[in-house]
Amino acid sequence: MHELIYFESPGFAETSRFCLELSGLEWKNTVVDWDGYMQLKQQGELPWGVLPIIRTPNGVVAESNALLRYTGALAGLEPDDLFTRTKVDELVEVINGWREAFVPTFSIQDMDEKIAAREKLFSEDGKMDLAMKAISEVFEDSTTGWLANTETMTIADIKAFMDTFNLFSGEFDGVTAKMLANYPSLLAFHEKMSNEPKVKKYYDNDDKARWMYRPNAFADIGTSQHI
Ligand SMILES: N[C@@H](CCC(=O)N[C@@H](CS)C(=O)NCC(=O)O)C(=O)O
Repeated sequence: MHELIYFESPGFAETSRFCLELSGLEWKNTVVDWDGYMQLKQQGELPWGVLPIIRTPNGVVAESNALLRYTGALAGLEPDDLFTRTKVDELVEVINGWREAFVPTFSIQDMDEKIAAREKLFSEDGKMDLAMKAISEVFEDSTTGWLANTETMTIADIKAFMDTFNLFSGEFDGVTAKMLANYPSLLAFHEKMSNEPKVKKYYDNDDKARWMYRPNAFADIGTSQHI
């Protein structure tokens, strides 16, 4: 039995939750609040002091990208061919890189300053703008429609979809769904992923915190220019 432990939000665990579900294995989704997190930390149950973790039959594993590779393998979403798998990993790491630009804004206390910092990241040629354009280009260049040019969906597609559109969920002050109008190819990728049968089925529920993963989630944003 596998047990994934994380906060309620999609955050760092959404990709692994999805892969565990897809794996068909029996697994438990344990949701904790801050106190629950602190308790686990104090008990020394977190290898690196942070969540998510997965308790596996062989022991605890941590770090969201490692969890994605592990659960992705369980779900059959890791290519067998070493080169292809490495190209998939390459994308997973590049997509993960957005955090390096975005995460520092979390610690800005003043709300106006925080919003301004995020708007700057998404303004033309800002780091997040370039990241969104980079993912768009990868999608445009793919001949199969999957980011790593594979015949079927891989963990790179799942990572790109779940991490990217989480940004536009409204949970992050200063980042609005409207900003997505600057990235038509990213919206085309959203349409492909949200309509992928397994993804569509997974989000076919009333969970309000996960609206951004459903088909047509961003249908009403209109067209916009850079702020
Ligand atoms: N590199 C870790 C980062 C995980 C991380 O930052 N987790 C946050 C929750 S989103 C956390 O546990 N924060 C608690 C804290 O900062 O004390 C990963 O990819 O799993």
